[in-house]
Amino acid sequence: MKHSELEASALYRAWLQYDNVEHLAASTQYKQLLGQIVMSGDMSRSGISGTAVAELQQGVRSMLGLTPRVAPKLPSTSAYLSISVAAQDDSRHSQLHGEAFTLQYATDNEGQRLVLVGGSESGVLYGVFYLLRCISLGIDPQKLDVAEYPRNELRMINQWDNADGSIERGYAGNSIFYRDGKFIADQQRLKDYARLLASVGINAISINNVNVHEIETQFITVELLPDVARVADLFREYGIKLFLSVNFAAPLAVGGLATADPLDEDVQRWWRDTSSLVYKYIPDFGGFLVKADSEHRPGPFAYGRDHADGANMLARALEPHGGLVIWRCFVYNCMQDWRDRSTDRARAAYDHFMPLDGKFLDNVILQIKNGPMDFQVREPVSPLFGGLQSTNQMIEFQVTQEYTGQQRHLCYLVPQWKEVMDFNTFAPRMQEAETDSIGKKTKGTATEPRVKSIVGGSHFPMKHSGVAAVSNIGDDANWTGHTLAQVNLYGYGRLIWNPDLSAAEIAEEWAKLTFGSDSLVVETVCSMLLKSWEIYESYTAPLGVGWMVTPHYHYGPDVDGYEYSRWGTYHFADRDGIGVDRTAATGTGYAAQYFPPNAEMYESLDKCPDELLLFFHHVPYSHVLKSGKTVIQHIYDTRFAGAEEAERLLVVWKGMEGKVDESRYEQVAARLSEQAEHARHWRDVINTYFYRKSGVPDEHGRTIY
Ligand code: GCV
Repeated sequence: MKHSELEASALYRAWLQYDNVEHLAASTQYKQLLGQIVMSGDMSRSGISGTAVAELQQGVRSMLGLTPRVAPKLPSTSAYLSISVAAQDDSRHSQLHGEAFTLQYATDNEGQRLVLVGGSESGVLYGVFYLLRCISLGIDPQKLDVAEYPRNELRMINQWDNADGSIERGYAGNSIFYRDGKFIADQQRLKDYARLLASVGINAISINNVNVHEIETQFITVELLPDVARVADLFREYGIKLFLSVNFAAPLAVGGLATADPLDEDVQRWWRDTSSLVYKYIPDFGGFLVKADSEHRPGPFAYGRDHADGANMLARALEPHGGLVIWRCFVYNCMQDWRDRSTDRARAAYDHFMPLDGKFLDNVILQIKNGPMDFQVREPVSPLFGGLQSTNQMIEFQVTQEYTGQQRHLCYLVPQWKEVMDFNTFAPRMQEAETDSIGKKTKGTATEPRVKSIVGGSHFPMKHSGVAAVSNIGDDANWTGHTLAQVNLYGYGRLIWNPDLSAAEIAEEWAKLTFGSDSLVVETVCSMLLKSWEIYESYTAPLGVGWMVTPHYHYGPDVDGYEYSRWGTYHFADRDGIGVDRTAATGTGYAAQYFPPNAEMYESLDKCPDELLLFFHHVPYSHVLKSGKTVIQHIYDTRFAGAEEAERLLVVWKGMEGKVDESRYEQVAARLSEQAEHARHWRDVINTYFYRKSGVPDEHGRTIY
């Protein structure tokens, strides 16, 4: 498809539809206020400010049929929008954090105006996108009196794109960055992606897969840095910093050295020189993202060094330039012997990284997956949150739906992420927390030790912190394969800007921006989204046990697919029962990695929440859940109900025919139809497996094969 055709398509415009809203009551007032923009004289007309103005003009033109004029001085008209960056010495705005903004309506004898003040040019850009959202949602401008700021410092997206154009765990086509081993020269699509990201407040991007292959290893060389720099230039205009995933063995692979040992002086020098080179091309380069000693990626273990040795070596190389090392904690033995019941993959990240707490330099951030395994439909929260108290850290989510239906099934993930962010770790604060030993940020205010305040940097002293997630986009016309999966990218950005927003609020906002104000459409879409995670969970792996998927592809049921494998991913189902005993008393001891009372809750069969029961306990099929059902009956009931609910999603969506434009209606209908069919398959495979294993019939006598 030509780019002009893409731009004209509702599928492509995602939540930046900018349809004409002149019929909405608030539009008349916006038209009065937005004819003239007064931009303070000291603001640049290029860079991020230039982007902000261009976005504003484009959005206003499209929604209100009016192109705002921009002037540095007060206009002769009595209504205008004023935009400025807060001066440091202006006491009214001295509290404005760099990316924050205020947006207020004011009126007096001289007239009326909207006043947008950003803490920086990025703050202005976020304020502009906020204002455009208000216009689109028909919010009365006279009610505007907001002070918005992001709760997380780093709000990052990780691309798992490969130079050959493929995307690891990508479910929406090919890469928009690379094709056939080269950077794609035409950057229009990248620009549109940058707009989407900035519109929800994302401020950092790593542009290549954490599994760094041959060509991507050369991204930090003089041959390919000019290409990387062009991408950085583009994202910079939208306030987004560029990071690269690097290969820990790059000194061997491209540096001509005989080792990548982090304690070797030649290796250290090589990374220092390489970092200086990168900064020559990209002066505001964000830093390196590293997957080391994980799933066959090279790392410091090969040289008998630990991960602090590895990360700190890179950190020293980047430090003079202000760069960061984002070091992933996804480290476990992927060559496990399934016969060995003493090794527990869930324990691995904690066991590796807890002993290193406090040993990382100030510009290292540990990136920790939300759960201890790997982005399953349901997992407990990683016990590293709360455990690590003297280390910069960020949480990693997966927007791409690897284990949650691969953008062929509907699964709105914000409710899952919210549960994680709201999880109370009950971590007692250590004494040092009050002394601000690491850095500038916190004085150990009395926040509850929930994940959101830990990764938000307000609980423990941290110099850097934030949130990252694996992107779900590709070059499909609708970006995300399933059009409704756009909500996950939108929701990710909105949630990490403000984790106190509810999943329902975010869904509603997205549905209105995406499909317009028809209340039936909005209500229908929201109800579908809000139930979708639960529905997906109810026909796939039960009670938190996870992993009953086709090996490697991770789409579709295969109960024993990972059972006799090397990946550490077992359910231990036999004729009597199922689940993994991770208790301290009789199991792997994983439950004890939590603080009380979480540790006791997970340890206790009675207290463990049903939805995670099989993650923590091996129980007989006759075990009675809190719901009053036996485990086996729960398996049958939820699979039958889940398949029915999936079918109902399709029926409900069919009611949207004629209310949603045809391209999006048809696209979603096709996906939901596949989901309904596939949910039946899940239902029958899972039920049949457990019926054959246990021999226990369904109480309701439904068909099981
Ligand atoms: C990028 C899981 C995925 C891998 C991914 C890995 C990771 O194992 O299946 O594709 O690799 O996580 O997060 O590094």
